[in-house]
Amino acid sequence: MKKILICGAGGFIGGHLVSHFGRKKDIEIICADIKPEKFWFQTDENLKNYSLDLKDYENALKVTENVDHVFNFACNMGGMGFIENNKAECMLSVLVNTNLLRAAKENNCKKYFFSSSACVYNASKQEDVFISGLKETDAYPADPEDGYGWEKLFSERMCRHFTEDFGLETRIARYHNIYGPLGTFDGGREKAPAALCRKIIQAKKNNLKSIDVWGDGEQTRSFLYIDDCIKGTIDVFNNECHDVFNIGSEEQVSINQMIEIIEEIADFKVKKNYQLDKPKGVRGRSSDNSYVTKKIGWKSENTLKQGLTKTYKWIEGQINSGSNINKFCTSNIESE
Ligand code: GDC
Repeated sequence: MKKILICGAGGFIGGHLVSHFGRKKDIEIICADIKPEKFWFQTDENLKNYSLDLKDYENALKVTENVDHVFNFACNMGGMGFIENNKAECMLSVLVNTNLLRAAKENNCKKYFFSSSACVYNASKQEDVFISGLKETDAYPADPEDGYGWEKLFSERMCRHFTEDFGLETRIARYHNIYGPLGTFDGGREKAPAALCRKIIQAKKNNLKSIDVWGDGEQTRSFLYIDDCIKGTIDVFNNECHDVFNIGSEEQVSINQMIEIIEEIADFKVKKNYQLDKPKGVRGRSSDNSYVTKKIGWKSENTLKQGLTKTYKWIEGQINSGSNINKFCTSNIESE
């Protein structure tokens, strides 16, 4: 029986990975997150669940004991509204990855996964509205997103050197704006897909004519649905190759185009109140999946419309039921 540790298990991607593994019989899952368990997005009381701070080396040592595989999603993160205003907090996640790597080495763990981000890519490649997708090689020369992106790039590098110097097998995926049900949609850390679904749901519910949109709406992104992300994560993890891989979508849309898709799902039209002083991030971003598809065969399957339909329905259900799942996200701790 394999022992698998999922760090950041109370967060969005971590929670979905726990639920994916939860269905398998031949593995034992251990979960860790800094949040109290009652605030985890998904939790299974039959698993070993730790609520502790992985910035602390002693805690990292404790949870990695006798573990075969480590998945690290634990970091302080959020959408543009969070990462642009909390650069030091984001960079402190370097302590989580560093101490987990040290502990994994000390406890002879066999394999280690690090969740990186499209925020590592060089800013000069993302200045136009529509860009050709970012290739894995576009991270260097380094000029990543200030704060959050620097931490991710440094931690990628740390993984690489733990492999080269200490023989710890590491795998890295660069996620491109992952979205879906059972994630943050309110409180300040939400990313654009969830935020805009929420705003349109509330506008429809309260018969409001307009929603606030950050920037001029012409900026572009690609968004990857959570099920594709989980599949990509497993594929990257199981592959022999320890190169860094994009796990993203190639369906590049402007924020205005994404709003049109959500309006269709909602069957409700809104006016856009553009807020030019809000955090905007890069002008254009999308993934080039040619390398990951060639090397390991992974590609995204859900269209943005399909993924947003499922996300919209889940958020609508949460809002209608008055759920408090997002309550904790207003505080200063959250994982991937
Ligand atoms: O927050 P985000 O999804 O992050 O924002 C995408 C674009 O949507 C930004 O230009 C933002 O200004 C715009 N936007 C318009 N209205 C709104 O109401 C809104 N809320 C939000 N949040 N955005 C709005 C993300 C990082 C992640 C992660 C991914 C990796 O950057 O925040 O932590 O690493 O990148 O791809 P985004 O895509 O800039």
